Amino acid sequence: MLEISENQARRFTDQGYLVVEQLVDMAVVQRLDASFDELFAGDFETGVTPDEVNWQTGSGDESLTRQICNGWKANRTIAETVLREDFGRAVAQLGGWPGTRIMIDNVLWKPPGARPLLYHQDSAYLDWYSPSDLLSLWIALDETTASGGTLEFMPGSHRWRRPLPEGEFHGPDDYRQFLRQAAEAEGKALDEESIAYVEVPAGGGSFHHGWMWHGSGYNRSDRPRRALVLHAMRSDAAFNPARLNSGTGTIYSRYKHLGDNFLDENYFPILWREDGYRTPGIEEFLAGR
Ligand SMILES: O=C(O)CCC(=O)C(=O)O
Repeated sequence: MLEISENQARRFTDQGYLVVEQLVDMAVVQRLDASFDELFAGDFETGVTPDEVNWQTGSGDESLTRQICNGWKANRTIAETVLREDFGRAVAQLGGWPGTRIMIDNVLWKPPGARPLLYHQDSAYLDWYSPSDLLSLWIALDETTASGGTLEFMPGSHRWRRPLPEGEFHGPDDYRQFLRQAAEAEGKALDEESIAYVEVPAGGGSFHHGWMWHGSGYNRSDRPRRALVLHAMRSDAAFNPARLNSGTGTIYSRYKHLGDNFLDENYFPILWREDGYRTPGIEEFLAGR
């Protein structure tokens, strides 16, 4: 069970990220590895296709990071991890939220030689819901290193300006281009020493704030770099009808009800709430094998 200390919460508030050495144990890592193989081979255990399938064996570009979004709907092993109640509680504690819902998950696999992912601020894509706060938990399934293209952050950048998102996310030529522009706008120096790399054993990872500048470089190692990410929103968030077609709302506004702005718990389940509530269908779904 994950517990966040007051000291860790203070570091998160100050830096915009928090590295944790162990989030899941090796038995879980091995089960998740097998789920990654299944998902990228198009084998969807529940029969439900994930919301975004950006890479499949046989047709995917080998130089890109493989990505699937909302693997939890297709695979119960992924769901068991990203829907964990203690993860929801930890996120709420770090965000100062009344509770936590899953917004989406990311299943990411960067093979040796694969290209970078663009530096970006997650929340810049998310004003289709309100409050559009986001907090993410990134779980490494392989030991991570700077040269292996691990996740990297610009500490403190969650307090910087909030420009509109730009650029190609997958495999850009210059993955730090927009970070450099943002640092310049803030009058901040940017050099190699400014960057914080998430270097953890398999099963470790990090939390980051929705406005944190982050990205990842080439995988110059001879090992894959896999990660499972829980992107979480506040339990009291709702659709923002004025911005349904902005950012990733072009995909996720399909879950909007005709007559109200409620985020339906079938698609955005509540993992933990301060009054003890958790979406009742979760346990039934996990037990459904
Ligand atoms: O794993 C990566 O390289 C990027 C992940 C990311 O952008 C995120 O978790 O928000």
